[in-house]
Amino acid sequence: MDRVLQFNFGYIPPKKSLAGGVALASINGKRSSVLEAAAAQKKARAAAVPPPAEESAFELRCVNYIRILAAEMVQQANSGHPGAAMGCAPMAHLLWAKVMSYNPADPKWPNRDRFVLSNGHACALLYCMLHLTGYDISLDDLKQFRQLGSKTPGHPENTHTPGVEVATGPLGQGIANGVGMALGQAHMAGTFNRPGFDVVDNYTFVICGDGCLQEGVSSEASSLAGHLGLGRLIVLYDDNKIQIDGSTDLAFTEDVAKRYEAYGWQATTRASHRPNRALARAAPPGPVARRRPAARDRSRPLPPARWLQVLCVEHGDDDLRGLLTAIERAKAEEGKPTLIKVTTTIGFGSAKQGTEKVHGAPLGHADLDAVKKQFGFEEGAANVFKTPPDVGGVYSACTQAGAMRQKAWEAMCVRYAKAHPGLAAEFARRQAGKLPVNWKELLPRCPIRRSNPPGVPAPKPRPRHGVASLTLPRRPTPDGRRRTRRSRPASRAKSS
Ligand SMILES: Cc1ncc(C[n+]2csc(CCOP(=O)(O)OP(=O)(O)O)c2C)c(N)n1
Ligand SMILES: [Mg+2]
Repeated sequence: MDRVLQFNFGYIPPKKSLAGGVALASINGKRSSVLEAAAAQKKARAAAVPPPAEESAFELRCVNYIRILAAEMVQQANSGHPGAAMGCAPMAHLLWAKVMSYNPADPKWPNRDRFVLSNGHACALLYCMLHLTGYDISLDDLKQFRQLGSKTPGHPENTHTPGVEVATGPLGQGIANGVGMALGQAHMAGTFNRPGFDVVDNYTFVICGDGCLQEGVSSEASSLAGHLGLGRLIVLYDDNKIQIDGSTDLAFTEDVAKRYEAYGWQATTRASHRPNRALARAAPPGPVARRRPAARDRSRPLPPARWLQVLCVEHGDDDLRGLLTAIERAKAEEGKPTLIKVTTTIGFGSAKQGTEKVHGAPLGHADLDAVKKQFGFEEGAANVFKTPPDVGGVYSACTQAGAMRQKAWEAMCVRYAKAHPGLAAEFARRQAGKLPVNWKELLPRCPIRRSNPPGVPAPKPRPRHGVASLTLPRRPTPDGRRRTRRSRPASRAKSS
């Protein structure tokens, strides 16, 4: 791994200057330094969230509110993409409320988990989450969605909106950026982490859609991620079987999971989870409710993760527990990136759910009100953009927990600087975006010889071969003679 990274990125500090010399392969320790913060987050969440028996239904209420808020933004702008935002709401809720480590007060905290919305057209969802969790995005910013100069443009811009990591919109490239971020994490962890000091241990989460997986750029980057074994890269695939013009069957029938398995990712077509009864009960009534399979027998343990090559969540609209378990499994697999195939319904809750009609157009006031009613929220013009306090409380607890996580990390960094001052200084330099003082000496040198020194014969001119023919002179022919381009049989030369 070190060799591959060095080949690609040139500079890995020499081991002797780095006390301890930890190999990249050994960086995959668990987070140790943020346990106190995690406990604090749990406590804060417990204070804001009702007791466990009601937790599932309450969580679905949060998810449904996110769906509504995203749809309201699109309705207000009278343009945008509500479908994927509504369909991906369960993933977003879990990532921001339960999984990711981040601090809204400092969106550039170096050890934050990275989030990339590769299907950038669903950005109403991203803005909702950033607003609810306390980033510098107000309710007014949400109301200004897609307006000229607003903080909430029609596709995410990382230089423009706090909390947006990557500008996305061109499908597929968000996955490639996610691979780059995970690669950066592996490089930094290999360089700076030392026993007891996981200074860089963040994950990269990507949500993508069908379109992202159709684009070649995602294939190339995913292949590299599999090759490098970037275990801290987790891609959640919004498998809603709909794209801009209708069913994905029109153009996209490949087995994505098998393809990712071939790339060396954690991925299999075997379904990993079944929803539990509590969640089935909590499923919203009416047209969006559906027959659920029997609950998994919880007395039997889940099969070990190595059996599961692609993690599949078959009921991604409301199986929060299954989704969370899949994410936890993905985090536990440190040697491979993971693709979690989450089957969802585009525009879940709308009368037009499951169709391309909710891909890129507002639901309409009547449908939006019907969605709200169905999910148990107050309808009507007076209740637009009103966050219920119980839902808001869940996400504001994340704001506080994030600040505590960063504080715990900073305290660890102070101890790290005492134990490894050279490394800490190098880490600080990189974070500040400064060049090393001796950067000129680090540049590769290419001596140029203008004329032959006296007595040295001029070098023989190199044979001129095209790139494709470079190996030809070395390949022996059946009669033992070496073949050159000129000596190739005319028939072969023609066909190549
Ligand atoms: C490279 C690229 N090509 C085309 C588009 C235009 N486009 C935007 S969304 C979309 C459909 C994407 O389908 P999917 O990812 O399934 O999104 P969903 O319909 O599920 O929201 C297309 C073709 C684009 N954004 N980027
Ligand atoms: Mg789709």
